[in-house]
Amino acid sequence: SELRRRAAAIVQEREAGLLHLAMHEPETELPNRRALLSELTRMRQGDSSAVAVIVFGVDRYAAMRAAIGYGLSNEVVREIAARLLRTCRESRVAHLSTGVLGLVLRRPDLAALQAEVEALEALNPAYRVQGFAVDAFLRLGVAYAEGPGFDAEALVEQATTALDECRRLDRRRLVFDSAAFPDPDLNLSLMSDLRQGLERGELSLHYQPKARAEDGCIVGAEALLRWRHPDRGPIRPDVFISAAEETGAIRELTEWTIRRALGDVEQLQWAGRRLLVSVNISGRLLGDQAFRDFVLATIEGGPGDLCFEITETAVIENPAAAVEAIAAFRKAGVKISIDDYGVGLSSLSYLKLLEADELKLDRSLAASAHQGRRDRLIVRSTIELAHGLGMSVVGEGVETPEAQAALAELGCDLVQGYLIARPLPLADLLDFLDAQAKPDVTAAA
Ligand code: G
Ligand code: G
Ligand code: MN
Repeated sequence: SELRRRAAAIVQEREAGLLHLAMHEPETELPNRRALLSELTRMRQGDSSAVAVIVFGVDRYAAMRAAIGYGLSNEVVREIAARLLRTCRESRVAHLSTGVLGLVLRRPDLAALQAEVEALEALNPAYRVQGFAVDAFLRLGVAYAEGPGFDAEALVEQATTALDECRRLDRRRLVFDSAAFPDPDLNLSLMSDLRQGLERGELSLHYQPKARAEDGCIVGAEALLRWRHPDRGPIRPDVFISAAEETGAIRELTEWTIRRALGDVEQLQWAGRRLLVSVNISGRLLGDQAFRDFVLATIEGGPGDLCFEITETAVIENPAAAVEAIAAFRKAGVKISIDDYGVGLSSLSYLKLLEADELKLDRSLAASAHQGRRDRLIVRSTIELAHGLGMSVVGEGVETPEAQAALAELGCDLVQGYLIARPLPLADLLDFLDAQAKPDVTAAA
């Protein structure tokens, strides 16, 4: 019987070992996805009134692993897990997949959850493993369920979806169901306000002129959305535009913008001004068939002189759809401009892929035109490359005469920035154009 007892103990130990194996990620020894799900299931059976799942993605994990190797990267992941646990007491942390951790919070009310999310967002990204200093930035996807009987797998999936969106939109964190979350920048009430605001005329377009670098003649203008909320005052476009992207209101908003911009092109033409008017187009609209149909139907028989500014990141998401949409727009007479070039990835292969009419040098790049020799060389080569590909070049964010002169000397065709003008309402733009024309008249007289 002693023997039997020992055999039973061995079996038990083996089973515990197997269970450990089944519930842990072998490389980091952290609990795995299955462990997180079973923890959630336990909570569902208990009396837990609310539960939140937060999924963390280590930004550019692959690059870190390439730099310091598997072993140390796993150590960083373990360190991150420890830091998460110290930040959120009463939580469970699991290693879900490569570079991705999950955390379960029980019992949070929304205010507590907001506070935890903020604390997690504020985590120090600096880690030190075996003498290596590594920065590991985390993005957060959050999902939240109230009451018992939630679906554990669905919750983890929602948080993962929110993280995917986070990466796509280049944000720090997103909540799967933002309606339930009191995030001032990102809630549905702001979005229903936006829809109302569109109807009530709270939105407007300002136009920032684009001038020819050689003689300052204004040949175009970029339309920039402005929203004055009746209670909150002006809301920054990057805030309401990314919120509109997330809630699906971006198509409505952009269609409004295009209609308004085309109306303004006509007004300009009546005033004897022909300007190419540019509208910024969100990346996710490029794959949207309904948007494409709208554009093609709307510009038919319209005044022309329309350009779309598109960022590269928009194209990187879904190159095939973007290239196809861009080709359709160009065929219909819309000019295409590549916005913010020089920020982020700026891969030359995208320039090859994209048939565009204009390249806008991001202000970080344009501003360096009169700085060092190397900076000048980069700007000059970029301009030459763009010209070689049949594009004209706009320098953005030009604030000083030195910057404008340097860009002009390097062959830049157009300049845009506070030196020329800030974004202006249409009436002010017309005044500005009149004022620009006058000095020439008096000089000639
Ligand atoms: O206008 P600035 O003034 O703050 O604009 C901030 C950001 O918002 C810029 O990156 C600009 O491209 C973007 N933006 C402004 N108007 C629009 C618009 O109509 N659509 C999109 N997608 N972005 C816009
Ligand atoms: O991303 P996009 O290029 O569409 O952004 C245009 C943004 O740049 C707007 O927010 C606009 O107000 C801002 N902007 C325009 N000219 C200047 C400038 O000369 N300096 C700075 N700092 N910002 C500018
Ligand atoms: Mn732009």
